[in-house]
Amino acid sequence: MPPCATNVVAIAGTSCGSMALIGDGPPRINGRPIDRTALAGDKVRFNANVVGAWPLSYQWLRDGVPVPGATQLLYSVINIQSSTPADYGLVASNSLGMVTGQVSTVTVLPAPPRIVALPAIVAAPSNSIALVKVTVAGSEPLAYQWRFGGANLANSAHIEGADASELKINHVQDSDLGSYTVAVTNAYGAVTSSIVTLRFATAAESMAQSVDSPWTWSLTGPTSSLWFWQDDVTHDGWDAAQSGPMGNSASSQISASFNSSTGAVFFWWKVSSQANADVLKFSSDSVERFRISGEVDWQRRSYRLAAGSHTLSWAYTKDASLTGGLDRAWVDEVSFGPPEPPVLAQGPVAGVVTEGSNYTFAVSATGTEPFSYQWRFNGTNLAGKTLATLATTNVRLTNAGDYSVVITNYAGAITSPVATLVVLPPGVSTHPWLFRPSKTELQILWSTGTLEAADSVEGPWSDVPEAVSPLTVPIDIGSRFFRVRLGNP
Ligand SMILES: [Ca+2]
Ligand SMILES: [Ca+2]
Repeated sequence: MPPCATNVVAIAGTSCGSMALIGDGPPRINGRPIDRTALAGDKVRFNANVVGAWPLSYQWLRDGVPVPGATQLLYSVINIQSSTPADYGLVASNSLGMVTGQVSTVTVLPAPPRIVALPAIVAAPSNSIALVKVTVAGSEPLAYQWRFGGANLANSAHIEGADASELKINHVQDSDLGSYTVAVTNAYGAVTSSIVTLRFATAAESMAQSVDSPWTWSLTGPTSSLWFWQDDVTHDGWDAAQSGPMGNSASSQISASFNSSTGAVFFWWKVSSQANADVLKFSSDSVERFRISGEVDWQRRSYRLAAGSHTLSWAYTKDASLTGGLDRAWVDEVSFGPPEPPVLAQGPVAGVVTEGSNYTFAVSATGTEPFSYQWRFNGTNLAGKTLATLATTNVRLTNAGDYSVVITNYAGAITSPVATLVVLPPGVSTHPWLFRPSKTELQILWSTGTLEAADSVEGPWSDVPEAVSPLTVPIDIGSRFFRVRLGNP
């Protein structure tokens, strides 16, 4: 097809020639209106054959009135209810014009209730909330009555929604397990559902529910230390997995094995433990990727996965002695999706140092790991400087300049703001240092003397109260001058 032939709406070809129909110009709606009949509660789909120059925009009408949100070429009415015939039309427009077309007249017939969807089994962790939802089509209003073991249920603190489409059982106990049905009635009839069996979830099902993941989960570790479902400490406000009580030198983990396309795992985790000794680790395919310990509040992490089969695990592992904090770990909201590009979280911080001292730039980022780093000096890559930190010992005057870092992952790359390193000859205190606002924070390091600050390079100079090296000056302070005074004023 020649490059000029855009917006082709029909094409025909033979061995000796071809013909294409071009849909340029103002929009046209082809075809004649179709009369349709639906049962109350049905899902009715509308479509139309529209030609015209792109881009086209759409607005569906019901009896001439625009339907909010119905702005795609395909339009579905879920649970259609009108008792009088209604006309459905479409407005199509582009930069060249607008057209309104009649698409369909729909007559809705009254109908008794019919069950559209209902689970056969609901598995709930002990003490959790069980939800049983029925989807029913038919003429409204619909009246619901849930039954347990054949007897009508009534609403209470324990049971909610006994007369609604969704039954909620709080703090599921042994006595709640068994057979549930729902009777639904309207003006045209009644239906009683099939049986829903409520049972306790297995340990694996409880893990899947607590971390909100459809994967198949397994638990390993001492029986008394296994991870479990709980709803006291959560990220999603609903439930999370928690490690069980654990002795020294023990480990307990949850794992999921699955096949995936190329993407990334995302999760939230939290730990309260003996810092640097009792740790929560994340591993993929038996290789540890991240660990946290001490007091770490809910934190989102992500790791890239290649296409193929994977095993992911989260393990709370204790060393041989001592405990700290609440001595437990949590995981919530495990999911799979496209990798996220890096976003700079912290750093780098500009610095003022005297020659001969040490200085370290550091950055941290969020997004899908692993990240790679490339530090730059005055816009040029620094060979071999590919860590999250850039440490310079025995800083020389030639190290003064502008530093930045490019952080890259599978989804993209970012370049940090420039952070300037100012290097002063030793013993020199009379050169004022200009703070460069709006770029980065500033860190000032000095070995001896008293830090002074002024609004102007001419002064007046005054001591920075209680200033101790290294001093971090925030971005929002504005332009200021600093110097170190050696000896008494
Ligand atoms: Ca959860
Ligand atoms: Ca320990």
